[in-house]
Amino acid sequence: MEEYQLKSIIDRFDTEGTVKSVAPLGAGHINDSYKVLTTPDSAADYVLQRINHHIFRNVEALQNNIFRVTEHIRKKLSERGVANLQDRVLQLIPAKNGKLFYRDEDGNYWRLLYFIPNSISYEEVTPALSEQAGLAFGDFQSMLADLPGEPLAETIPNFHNMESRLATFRQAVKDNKAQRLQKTQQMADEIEKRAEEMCLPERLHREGQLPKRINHCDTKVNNVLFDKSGNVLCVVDLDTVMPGYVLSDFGDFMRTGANTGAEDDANPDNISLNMDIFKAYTKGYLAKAKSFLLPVEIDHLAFGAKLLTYMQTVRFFADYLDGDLYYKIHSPEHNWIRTIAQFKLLQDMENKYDLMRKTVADAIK
Ligand code: GN1
Ligand code: MG
Repeated sequence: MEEYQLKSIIDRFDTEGTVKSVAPLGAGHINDSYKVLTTPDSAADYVLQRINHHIFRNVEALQNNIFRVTEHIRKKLSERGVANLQDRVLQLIPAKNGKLFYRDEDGNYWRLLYFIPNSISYEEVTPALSEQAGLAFGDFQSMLADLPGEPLAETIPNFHNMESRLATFRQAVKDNKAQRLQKTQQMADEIEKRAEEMCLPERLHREGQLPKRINHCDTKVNNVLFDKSGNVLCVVDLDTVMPGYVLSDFGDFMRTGANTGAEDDANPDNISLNMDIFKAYTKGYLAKAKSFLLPVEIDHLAFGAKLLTYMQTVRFFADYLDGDLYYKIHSPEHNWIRTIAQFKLLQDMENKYDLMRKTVADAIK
């Protein structure tokens, strides 16, 4: 989209200063983000996002979730006497029509947020940074444990529900839309081999053993903003904050932050689980979360790392079989490369599973 068009969208929001430039930002697979710089320098800068409403079908409910969550966190931080609240929790800028988003003539949904200056996000972290991230996500869950009012909306129904992900995957296998099954049948078999084991949390939930809490549901390592000294400023990307199992949030950080390779590493030899990162994140997370977690939740944290890696393998693979309809791809075989890379990580986690469980058990002592 042209800069002048983006500027006319920003004009629909209540901003400070005059827009100087609008440029693409970040590497998300779902929404489109832009960084908006303004003059004078004292005026705030912003992040403009086009919300993918094919994926987030109820934008009103989505924005309402984010508003409730960020206001609640802001209140908690302010009670603690935290300074610079604008850098510590996301803040939505309302549109001039009073809504939390603006819908343009083409039916696109837009939102504006304050830009958090001088922040750094990482695709690869050190143990020290992971411990900080663990503290941040543990704190995030604990601050939201007493969110008043209705339960949050499920912005994507059954988002981290493995049974439902497998149903989607099986449909993709059956339809074989892109004619890619023949050459990938072996992977489909590997997925099926593990399917029953991976649905354990859903069974535990039905039996009334495993509760749902407010989860971030996209605890990728690059969704934590740090300052220059390695302290966490803020947890970002709140589109998927919704009820879920804590093992999901724990697991998704390990899937991304504790991978020695990239999520889409073309060289499987680069990929393995870094146990130092695993240990450091576990330490940080449990320091904040052990006060509210049930034994059954702690007991399944290591399982969560396997589960989220398996789930992401299934999701990339299903999208590959469908002909790349969901994730943005940067090369024709991108979803297949991602599938293989995630599967490699899963296999390494399977090999290290006893050690992962022991690491969690030791951290709780
Ligand atoms: C998507 O767009 P991004 O990178 O924040 C996806 C996550 C996946 C992730 C895989 C709404 O997140 O669930 O884990 O890609 N978000 C949605 O990298 O599907
Ligand atoms: Mg996201």
